[in-house]
Amino acid sequence: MQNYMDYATCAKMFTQGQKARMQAALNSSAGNRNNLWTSSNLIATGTNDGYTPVTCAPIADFNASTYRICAGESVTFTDLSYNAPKDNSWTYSWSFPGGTPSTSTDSMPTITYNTPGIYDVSLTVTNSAGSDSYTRNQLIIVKQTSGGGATPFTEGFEDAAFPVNSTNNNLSWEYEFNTSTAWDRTTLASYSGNASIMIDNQNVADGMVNSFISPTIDFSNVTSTGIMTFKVAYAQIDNTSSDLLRVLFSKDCGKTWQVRFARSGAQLASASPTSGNFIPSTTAEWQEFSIPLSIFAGEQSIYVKFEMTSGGGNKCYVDDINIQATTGVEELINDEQIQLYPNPSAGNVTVKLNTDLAVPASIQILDISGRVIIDKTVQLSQNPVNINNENTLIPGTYFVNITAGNKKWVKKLVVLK
Ligand SMILES: [Ca+2]
Repeated sequence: MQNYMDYATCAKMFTQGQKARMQAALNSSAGNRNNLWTSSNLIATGTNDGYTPVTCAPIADFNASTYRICAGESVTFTDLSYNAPKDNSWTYSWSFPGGTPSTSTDSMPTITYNTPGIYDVSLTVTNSAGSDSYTRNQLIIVKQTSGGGATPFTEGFEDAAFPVNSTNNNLSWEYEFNTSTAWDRTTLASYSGNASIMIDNQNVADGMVNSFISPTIDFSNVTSTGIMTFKVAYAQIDNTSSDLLRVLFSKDCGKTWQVRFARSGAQLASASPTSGNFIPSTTAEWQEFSIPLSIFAGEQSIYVKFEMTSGGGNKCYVDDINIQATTGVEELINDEQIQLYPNPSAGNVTVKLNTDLAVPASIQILDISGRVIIDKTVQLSQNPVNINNENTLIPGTYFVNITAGNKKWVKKLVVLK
């Protein structure tokens, strides 16, 4: 590269002293400066006649159109090798273990993967000057779309082999790590059983993203009242901690994800900030969240991802993931098993239970993001139940969960002011 300026109209731009200084520098052996302008160097660097270009050997590189697919789908690989101009001498030799075809000599091959697994990809590129090879380990993740979980689906992290399911590998989960310290099964605390899954945000750099991903789950039986619930225990270190927990769903084996839950910092916290190690000692330090599943009703293959973006806070635990295909039939409410009125309301609502229902019954009112706003246990003698919460319920849409015995109803409540 050369910085060229034309000083032809300025014949005396340097003083005699400056000229002498420049000549002294160019004749100095310091840093081999006196070699810079020798004819042999000018030829070798191509800045004088007689230069013969040298063809360099390529350096192999490539990328893929996607890195996660469902079994039976294809990936297109694109050669990105560099270090020499591409000419007719270039040849490509790809290796695709697990792929069909398993080798290729194209510069942009498309490969189909029919069997679930995690696969390496190698490219050897050659030109007239030499060759280079590049292997990207565990590059292509191929997921199954059937044979995994069915609803009702639960995960309580009690299997010591987690994320592997020690009795059925089709139910194994997957870690997606950004850092070496990330989600891991723990027996430090649990909501049920002896174990949960935990990430220690204190030991993860801000902004790092770490996830755990479910096996494929068949949502064929999920109805418009299907719900996923899960328990979270989390504390900030102080009120600036901004750890973000998101729950995402994928209909295409993880190529694309839809966010269905996102809470961070104080919104996520189930306990007061603490600078010590947060270990919940009672179930009161956990909270339950729920995600309506109606938009995935009938899907044959759904993957669920829990994703933490660390933000300087304390430990976060997750336990008791529970996917219910149906949480009751709304028609039953019209059938006078459950009545909710007035609806829409200003926040004061009456819930009336059919007297045949088991008691005690629980009534929870959740906001649209799944946070429990009101949680009541009622005896039949209190039936009907008046929930006077004009000040608690701001205008919006809520879910009212009514559980009596082994039955659960979900009803939408609209609050207007
Ligand atoms: Ca557990």
